[in-house]
Amino acid sequence: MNMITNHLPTAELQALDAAHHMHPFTDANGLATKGARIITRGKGVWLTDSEGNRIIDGMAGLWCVNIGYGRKELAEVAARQMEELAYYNTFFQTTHVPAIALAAKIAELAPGDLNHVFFAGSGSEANDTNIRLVRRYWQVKGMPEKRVIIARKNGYHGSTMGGGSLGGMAPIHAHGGMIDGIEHIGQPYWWGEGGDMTEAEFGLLRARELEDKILELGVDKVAAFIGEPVQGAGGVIVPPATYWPEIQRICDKYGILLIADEVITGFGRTGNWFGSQTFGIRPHIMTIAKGLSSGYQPIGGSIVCDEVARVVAEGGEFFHGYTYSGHPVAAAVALENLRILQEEHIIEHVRDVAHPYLRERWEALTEHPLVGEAKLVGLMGSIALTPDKAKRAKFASEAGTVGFRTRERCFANNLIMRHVGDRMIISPPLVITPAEIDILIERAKTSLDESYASLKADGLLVAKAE
Ligand code: PXG
Repeated sequence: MNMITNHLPTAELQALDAAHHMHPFTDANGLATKGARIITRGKGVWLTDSEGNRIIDGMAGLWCVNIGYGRKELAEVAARQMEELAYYNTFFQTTHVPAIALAAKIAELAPGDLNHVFFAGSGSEANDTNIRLVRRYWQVKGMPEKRVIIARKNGYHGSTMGGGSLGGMAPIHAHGGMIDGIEHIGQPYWWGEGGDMTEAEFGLLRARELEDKILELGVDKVAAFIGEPVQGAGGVIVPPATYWPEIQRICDKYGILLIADEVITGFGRTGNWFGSQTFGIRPHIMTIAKGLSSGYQPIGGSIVCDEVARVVAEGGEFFHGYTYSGHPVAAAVALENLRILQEEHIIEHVRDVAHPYLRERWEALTEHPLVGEAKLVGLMGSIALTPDKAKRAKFASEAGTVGFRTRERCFANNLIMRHVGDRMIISPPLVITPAEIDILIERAKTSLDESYASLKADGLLVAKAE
């Protein structure tokens, strides 16, 4: 058998990659001309590429490597579990110890009466489960017409047909369409859309769009509302403090189910086990993935409250499940990850050490001429790039031009910091130390300086006409 090894020259690997590997969310033409960066190793918050560069990973992979790279304990647990029981399913009245232990542990960690877990292989799958679960809930209760799910524009809930439809991203809807019965309301993005309102007023306004939508559709048609406590892929949009309490009030008033998509915000990212705790949300269902296993194995799920689990069970068999629901290797690795998060006090480290240390330095970035606002919740942060801070102006160039250029500078400076449009975002491993935060900030500043100089040279520091 031919082994594809790390010893091939980078250019050869890149050519094979471009010829045979279809990448997610990537322009394939760019791959063919430029070649993808090839990551070969990871340790803590550090990555190494095939050219030997040492890169600080400001994104924890894709928001998932919460405990950092290279933890041997997880590799050992995976190897042991593969030897003992590599696979068995959880269908048709069978189970196994890793799935039992992980479900029980998640129920212990989750707030309130979120005591039941339906496993999936990813966040997208878990959100597909949620669509079927909430519709089934109302069906069993004798209200099959209650099937519309209200979500937000610029929300992200995955890339399957269900997850992509719940998400509010038009370019995703344009590639393959949407499923029926999903409606979108405005996002609580004050910097970009708040106009002359205060943040508090704008938070209430956007939350009340939920009430308007429920009344427009008729409460007898609405099953649930879904939202990320903090929008991640949409640009780390931190809602005004008034937003979630008002959403909660409206869900309570009309008796619709509330789904918190905690795929990014779960497992310590916001300085609590769950983002719902940080924002005082009381969801009926939480979507989880990513940090559940710190990305060491693909696993996701839905944490379901007593009432929803009881009603769905009343209906008899729920015709839904995945071959890999509760996969024993993934479950064993997730359990070990949760042990490390808990025993090493990593969430306390986020709350008491890393967040306060980063916050001071992150907020100081607003002194840079390109940076309008800086937001940080736990260890997820964003900065808005703008040509005119006082007006919260957008650039005249096509949205994302300035962000992309800045991202390219970060890449060149061995810092992974992403751009979403003209916002720059970070979500580093939760174990990042103050000394590593200093390096991250230093590289971010250098990249911002270089980006600013090049934008200036090219005459791109121009505000869009209002
Ligand atoms: N919900 C949320 C809130 C997410 O952030 C998913 C669901 C889907 O999870 P899976 O495991 O199916 O990918 C996500 C995933 C980005 C980016 O560009 C974000 C995600 C995935 C890929 C890229 O920021 N989030």
